[in-house]
Amino acid sequence: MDRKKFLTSLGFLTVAGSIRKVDAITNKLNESIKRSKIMSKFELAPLPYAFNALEPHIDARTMEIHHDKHHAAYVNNLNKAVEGTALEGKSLEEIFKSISSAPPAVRNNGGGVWNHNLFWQVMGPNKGGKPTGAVADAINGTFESFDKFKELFSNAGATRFGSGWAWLVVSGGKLVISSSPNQDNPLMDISDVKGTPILTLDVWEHAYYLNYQNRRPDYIAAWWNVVNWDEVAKRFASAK
Ligand code: MN3
Repeated sequence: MDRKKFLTSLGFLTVAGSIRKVDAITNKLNESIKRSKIMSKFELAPLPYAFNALEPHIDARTMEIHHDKHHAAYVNNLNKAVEGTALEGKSLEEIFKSISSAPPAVRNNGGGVWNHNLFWQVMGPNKGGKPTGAVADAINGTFESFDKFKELFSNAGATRFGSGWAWLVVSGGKLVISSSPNQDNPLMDISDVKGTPILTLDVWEHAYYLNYQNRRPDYIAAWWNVVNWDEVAKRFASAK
């Protein structure tokens, strides 16, 4: 054994190299901890009720696939899309303000995450019926009657070609019905109607196809039975 090999075997000559290695590993760890902290910003919010809670209007299997597969995929793909970009660490609301300059993956998956978060919240078991209070007054004042509003909103969902969403939006202090393609929403700078959404309806086929197949209007008619008007009222109050 020569002198160098001998000293190396005792650890003398490897100390400096080991410290460098440890430093490199520590830096990598810190970086990934930092990243995972930021990345944890976009998480799959749990469904606020059981998969079968909206039956018979929306079936359990549809809800399970919709939340655990579709919504989960938007969350995962959004995290991948913003990782290492200037958008990392920003809120979706912030990102939507200049979505026209963001990559399509951020627009599609960011919208997918945000829109479904709202959609789950504005539905619930043993809901439906009619709104009350200030939001009811605003609906009646803007659209003549609740029935007329239902007709216009249903029509916005039914006539949205392909995949998309119907919206009830507070825009410039007024209620407006609109619809958007794909995963776009009224918070995005590219939206025709801009404002704060207080009610939304997912009219993608994945939202209804298992139970309703091509009958989107039947799905929409049944959906009114699960609308959570208390939640809509709360959102109306804070949007005004
Ligand atoms: Mn959906």
